[in-house]
Amino acid sequence: MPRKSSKAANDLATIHDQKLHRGKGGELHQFAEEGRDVLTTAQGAPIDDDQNTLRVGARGPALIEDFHFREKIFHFDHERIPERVVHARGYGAHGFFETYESLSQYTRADFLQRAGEKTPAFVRFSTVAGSKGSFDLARDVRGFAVKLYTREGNWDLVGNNIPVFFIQDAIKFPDVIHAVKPEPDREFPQAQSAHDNFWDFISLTPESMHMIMWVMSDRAIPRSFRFMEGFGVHTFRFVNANDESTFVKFHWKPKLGLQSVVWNEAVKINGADPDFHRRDLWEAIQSGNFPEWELCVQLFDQTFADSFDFDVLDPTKIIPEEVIPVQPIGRLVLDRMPDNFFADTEQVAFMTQNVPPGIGFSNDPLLQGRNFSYLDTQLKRLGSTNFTHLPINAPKCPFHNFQQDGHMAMRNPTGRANYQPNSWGEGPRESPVSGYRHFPSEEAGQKVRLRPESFADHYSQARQFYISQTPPERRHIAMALTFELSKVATPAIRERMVAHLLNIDESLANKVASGLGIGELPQPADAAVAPRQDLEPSPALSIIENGPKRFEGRKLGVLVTDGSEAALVKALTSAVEAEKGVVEYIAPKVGGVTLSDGTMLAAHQMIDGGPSVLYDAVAVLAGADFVPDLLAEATARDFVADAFAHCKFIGYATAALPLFAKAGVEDMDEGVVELGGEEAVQAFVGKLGELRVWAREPSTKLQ
Ligand code: HDE
Repeated sequence: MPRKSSKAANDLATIHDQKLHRGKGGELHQFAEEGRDVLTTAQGAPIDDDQNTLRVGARGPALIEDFHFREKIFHFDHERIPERVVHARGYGAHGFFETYESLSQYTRADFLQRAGEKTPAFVRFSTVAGSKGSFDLARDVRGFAVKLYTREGNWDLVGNNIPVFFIQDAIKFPDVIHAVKPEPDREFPQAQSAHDNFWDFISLTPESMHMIMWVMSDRAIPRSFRFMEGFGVHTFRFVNANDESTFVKFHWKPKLGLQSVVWNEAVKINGADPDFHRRDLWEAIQSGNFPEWELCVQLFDQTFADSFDFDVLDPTKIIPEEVIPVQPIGRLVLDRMPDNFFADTEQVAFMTQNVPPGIGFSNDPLLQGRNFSYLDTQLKRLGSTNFTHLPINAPKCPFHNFQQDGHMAMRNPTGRANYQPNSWGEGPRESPVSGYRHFPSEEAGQKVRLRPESFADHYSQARQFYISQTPPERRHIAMALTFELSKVATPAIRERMVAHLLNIDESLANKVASGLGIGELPQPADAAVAPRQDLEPSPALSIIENGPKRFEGRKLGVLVTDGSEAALVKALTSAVEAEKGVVEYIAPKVGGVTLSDGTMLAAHQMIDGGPSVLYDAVAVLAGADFVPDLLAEATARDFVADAFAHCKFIGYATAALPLFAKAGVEDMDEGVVELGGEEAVQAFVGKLGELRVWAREPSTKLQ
């Protein structure tokens, strides 16, 4: 609300004979001339010249009296804050969570009591290893951190897009992160795990094998934040009003289904558009296509925990969805980008220990360690204990306490009493009724540094993950391992990894060994517990099995030239838009082309800026007279060759056929479709929901 202007402000406005103007934040006065705000210093003094420093004569030395220059440069010099030690590169959006049904049977969490209740949300997606300016399509885990501003305090579910982790105990976190980050003597490679230090640590850490299967799978190169799952990873607790506890694991399921890219594509996307994921989220939200996820839970009790094959406190294990089904309990919709990236996405502080009454922790040693780390890291990064005063971090419910002062305090207790109990009857008091009660679990034992035996099986679920994949996905895992280990210069490390793979799947180990040129297989690695062969595959673990089967939210790139057949371009565009897909035109010049009927079509990209790796499928609708020009263009040939090699669907106008031969595409399979007319267009668009022609993959040279 604008505040009333003070007399002084009015006087000032009169003195300067300028229109009084109130800013959004209720500033007392800002000067406006010709409908524009006048630039001021941070102290509010209007500035007459922002192009030249104050100096003695036109060619003389600068003056220290120039408070405007001094303040401007001072502020600029201090713009950077430390980037997050992990998850530095991220992108966030606002939205809301809507509860489906009351969960009062399981939890007293206020936001889960009423069907239809909407809770404001902020979500930040991230990569883990790369620095803030690294590229989006690194092979890496993706962070999926959600903050719900509930009426009983903020709940942060600080999850990943992979449901397990590298290590079982938080004390190893600095080691795994040091190992994956650039090597300290040379400060490379950036945002990559393909180097000696990472694989050295991993090959010496058998507990990471399950996670390794996930990060070598296509999960680590998602097509979009919108098409990936999220997981709370640890076992948490729901606690109801009667103080009864139910164990819970949290899953986010994208409404648009799962999708990833292939590695060769990822490498090229990183060059063509390092901001591929953030641009995708920005474009979707700005165009009103709000991404949505369902929050699902796996609920279980102590009896199940005691009978399950693995320890539910072990963060390197999952509970397959086929064993305990996931139940949807609400939906998350992201519908607004921050007005300012720094204010929200950079300054947001997630903390696993932010839980409202009704949600509690298990003894998972990783979770217990995280509960220490996140508070600590915020102070380092945001520089003050008052980081909770920042709008993005402040709860949206009333809050009262006697915390005071410190750097940049925006709020202090009012009144005389800043302690309690007090005799003045002032200030808030604790409440045993509505206050957060930690679940009173029975705990006893010796003080020890000991890993439980129930955490000792490191291979069985790694194998289960591998055998749950479709053949193309298994191929990708083998290729990823081969690629990554090919970047490891120390042969002993490569061999150690093959020794682990022998405990997971022999055929996988063989493929990787042969890809690396290891002639003689090593002995399988020593295993604390014999790897099990009997775990059933879990189809829920495959991306391809859980794809969208529709093109909604995906992008078709259409290569056009002057003379492209107008009717075809229009038919294809409307057919894709009817499927809620997006069409982008790529042309020799970004100004656009003149179609066969004389209409102008503006292009989104010129060929160099719009390679086919940026699209889920492509079409080449070049006009006959201009095909020879395309044949001469390396980028046009790459457009087709890459789309084919990445197993994409490709539509083409008959005239464009010579481009395929020139691009080396000779086996025109069922994914390469001639768009002869309306019917063919419909058939082509109908197929796009399959996303890729995996049957083509063995014939490409990328495996
Ligand atoms: Fe984090 N992690 N983490 N982590 N984590 C951070 O907190 C940490 C772990 C995750 O978008 C840091 O604010 C430890 C698992 C996400 O702002 C830091 C351990 C999972 C984000 C930290 C883990 C995560 C972080 C750095 C081992 C998935 C980004 C900046 C015990 C369940 C949040 C920050 C954002 C960030 C510590 C392991 C997810 C240093 C000690 C497992 C999504 O506190």
